[in-house]
Amino acid sequence: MTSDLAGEGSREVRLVWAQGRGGAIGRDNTIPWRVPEDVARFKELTVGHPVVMGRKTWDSLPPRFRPLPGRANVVVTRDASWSADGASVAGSVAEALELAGGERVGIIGGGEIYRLAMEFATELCVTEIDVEVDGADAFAPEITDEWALAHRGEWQTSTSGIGYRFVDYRRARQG
Ligand code: NAP
Ligand code: VY7
Repeated sequence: MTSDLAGEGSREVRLVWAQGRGGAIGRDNTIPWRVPEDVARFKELTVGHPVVMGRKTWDSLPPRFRPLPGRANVVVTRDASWSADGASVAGSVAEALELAGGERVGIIGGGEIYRLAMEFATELCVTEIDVEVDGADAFAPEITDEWALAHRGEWQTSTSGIGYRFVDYRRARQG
């Protein structure tokens, strides 16, 4: 409310995720599909800006991609003794956003952190993936009517053969 006076009014906090049917985002701490066009989009949306992720998502990245290059990496954990080369550590999403600073921040997962971050989000950047994930154990947050559709791309077919489309939401005007 007074965030403009605090100088934070124009900050973009984007949640960036890819979901299969039913909102599935993960299984056994991996992403259960390969869609290179989505990875390209993920990089477009995040490179050059800080990213915030949960400790399990950090663990899910192949070690050679940790920290995600070209981005300040902030990891949220309850474990005050946790540390990793190339990562800043935060004890909450609010603290992570403070640490991250910057005009634009990407919240990149996973399910627990998306749910905690919804209240801070200004934009949701979703890739819908046309796959059924048997045994999914991580899910996207609910998109309530506080959110308005900003862009819905056409369904496309990945080089992997999988269908996908990009769908973005912004906060709906207060009713
Ligand atoms: P997560 O959100 O990545 O991380 C959970 C961890 O965050 C918790 O174990 C805890 O770390 C920390 N945490 C949770 N609540 C907290 C709080 N209130 N305060 C401080 N720290 C807190 O885990 P997840 O929900 O299991 O998601 C991981 C799955 O999502 C994986 O399968 C991954 O591949 C997938 N994923 C998918 C996408 C996609 O776009 N499809 C993107 C990212 C991740 P400690 O246990 O260390 O305390
Ligand atoms: C997460 C990886 C996971 C496993 C292997 C390699 C949308 C995606 C995410 C997260 C897709 C990932 C990677 C890919 C990214 C590379 C580093 C290697 C990079 C998300 N829409 N899609 N995701 N990497 N949060 N949202 O694939 O990363 O960014 O440099």
